[in-house]
Amino acid sequence: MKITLIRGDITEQQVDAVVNAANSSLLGGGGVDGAIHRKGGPEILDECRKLRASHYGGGLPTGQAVATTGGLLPAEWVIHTVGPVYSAAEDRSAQLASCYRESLRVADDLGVESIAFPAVSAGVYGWPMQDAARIAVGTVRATPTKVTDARFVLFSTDAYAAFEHALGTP
Ligand code: AR6
Repeated sequence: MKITLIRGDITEQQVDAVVNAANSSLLGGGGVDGAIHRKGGPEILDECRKLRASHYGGGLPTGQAVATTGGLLPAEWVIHTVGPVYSAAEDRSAQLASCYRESLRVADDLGVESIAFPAVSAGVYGWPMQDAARIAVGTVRATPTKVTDARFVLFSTDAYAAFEHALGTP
């Protein structure tokens, strides 16, 4: 699998699937989630509502992932995953790693070849960027998958630098 870093907006990526840093309600929010729903249009939210009704009445659990169509986005699919809120008192890195693993599992089920990830949990959920990048890159590298093109799409220079560092660290 080829892993690349891109500085920019994940909603503009021409890939088979983009990953959304959602919350367990699946009903939208700020950050990446807000941007994806704004650009992707109401079809994505409709499908999220249906998924809630059929499978996730109690919310999508942290560390899991589920797919909807990409709506008006260039991407065919959106894979919604729920990152953990950062805690200095409790190690939640297994949950963060699970987001990337489960997203790739869903991608494989869909036959996705190219995927774009944001820095899950590293915004509103407060995860320190260096550590979020280490977990993201380490997990994607270590996960067996049929995806051949994985991109991390980073909004800020700091995020890009953190992922560059993580990518350069075996
Ligand atoms: N493209 C790429 N990266 C982005 C974009 C974008 N369009 N917008 C923001 N980022 P966040 P979280 C970066 O907060 O921490 C939402 O309200 C951002 O700078 O989107 O997992 C959800 O509904 C940061 O580095 O996700 C949840 O309630 C990274 O993406 C909650 O936030 C992730 O930031 C999830 O919080």
